[in-house]
Amino acid sequence: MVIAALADQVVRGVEGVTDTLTAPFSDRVIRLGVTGLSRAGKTVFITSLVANLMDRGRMQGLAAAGAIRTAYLQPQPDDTIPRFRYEDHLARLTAPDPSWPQGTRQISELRLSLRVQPRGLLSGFSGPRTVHIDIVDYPGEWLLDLALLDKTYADWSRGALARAKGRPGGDDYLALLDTIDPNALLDEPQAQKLSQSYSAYLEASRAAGFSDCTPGRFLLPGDLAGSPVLTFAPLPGDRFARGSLGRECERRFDSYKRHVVRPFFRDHFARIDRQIVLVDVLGAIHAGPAALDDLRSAMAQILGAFRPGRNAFLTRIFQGRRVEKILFAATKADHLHHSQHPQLTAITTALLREARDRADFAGAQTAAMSIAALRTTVEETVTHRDGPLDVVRGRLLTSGKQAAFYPGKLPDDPAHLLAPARDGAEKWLNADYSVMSFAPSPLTLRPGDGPPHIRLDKAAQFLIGDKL
Ligand SMILES: Nc1nc2c(ncn2[C@@H]2O[C@H](COP(=O)(O)OP(=O)(O)O)[C@@H](O)[C@H]2O)c(=O)[nH]1
Ligand SMILES: [Mg+2]
Repeated sequence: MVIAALADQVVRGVEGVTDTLTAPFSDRVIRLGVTGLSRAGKTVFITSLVANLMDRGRMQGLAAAGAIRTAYLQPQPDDTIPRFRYEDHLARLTAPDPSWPQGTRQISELRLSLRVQPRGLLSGFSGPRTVHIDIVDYPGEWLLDLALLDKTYADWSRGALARAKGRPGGDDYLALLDTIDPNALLDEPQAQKLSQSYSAYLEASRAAGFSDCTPGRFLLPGDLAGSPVLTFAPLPGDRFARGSLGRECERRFDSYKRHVVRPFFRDHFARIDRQIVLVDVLGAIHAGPAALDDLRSAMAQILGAFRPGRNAFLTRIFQGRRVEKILFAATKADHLHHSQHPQLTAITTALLREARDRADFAGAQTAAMSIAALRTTVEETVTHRDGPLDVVRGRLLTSGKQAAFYPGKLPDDPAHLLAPARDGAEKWLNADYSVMSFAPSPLTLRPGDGPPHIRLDKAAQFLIGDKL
């Protein structure tokens, strides 16, 4: 423990030195973390944000937009993190027949540098200065793993097995467990079979809209796929015989915490200045009350990572630093007519409420908003038998045909959704919610305009506006 603590501090110290070396005194560096559960919209968000910071015609909501002289990509400061494939993603979104970017399953980084003309009193006396924005894209699932650090293998197993009951794929895993004795001698193929079955369950639950699918690397293994550190699964019991399957799973669980979870928090998470957490609230509402409640509890766990005071390990790696601002953004708001955006924001705020109330976020400033990083629809009002209806129109992902779409009426009072979700309702009583998948529309952009969006400029203003 003590040695781990020392090592963490030494690494942080050395990083501090290189940070100052690579960033000349006059340049500002903002490390912007972009996270959210898989499919929340991180890749689309970063691509559109960068494109819109390069061509700022649609960024009126960013106060300093007019003061930015140029924006350009530069080599990122961290040589060992994969580069965010901005050019590929943008090419897909802006192709004559546009498509969504391919899913990414690991951390990546991009440095966008802005030349900004200082405003205010001194503006006449000084030339433009440079602000580097280091955007770090990482899976929200990895933040869920923080909760594992405080748990023993037996604690974790108990919770994991309780969650698996009744969820898609969960019963298959539990049935497999029935055929296995955790105290039998370790048999590697059996351990592999267990962890594959457990991963398949997590995958199926995730596809059905559940959020709490830890350990995070089981879904997003990256280059750890197939390694022993991911070859374990929850087992019933508190103590396991020497050399048994249970004992080995316990050891690998500890190894996962030490070699996977801690390094991520120490090397990446602890260096973030500003954070956006993307949340697919509409998707969860569509998936039903159980998925919405699971999203609520997953978000509460994720937000736990932004309260360093609560956790001795985090306190140590942060060393008094903190995330200064956190934005919670409900994504894909282009599925809704703007008349329903306030309701979506209210639901998002309420969803995070409990976690936000408990958290002091160590003084970080927080906000919630509804955004669409890439707007795929136009608004329309159609006449329906009960009167006018505010809909959106877009190109369907499945057929490529244009369709008008009404996703259902979100309640003005978020409790109308969150209360039944918490009480374990099986389906929504008074309403039906649907989500349609729209394809990105072919774009004809005027020179100087980035891709169309909803409130991306406001999000940028909150996250980095004060530093420009
Ligand atoms: N309509 C709409 N769909 C979006 C938007 N952002 C993301 N999506 C959808 O969500 C999917 C996942 O987005 P992606 O950025 O790859 O999510 P990630 O896994 O968090 O990186 C995309 O393929 C789109 O179908 C948006 O602004 N509008
Ligand atoms: Mg992605």
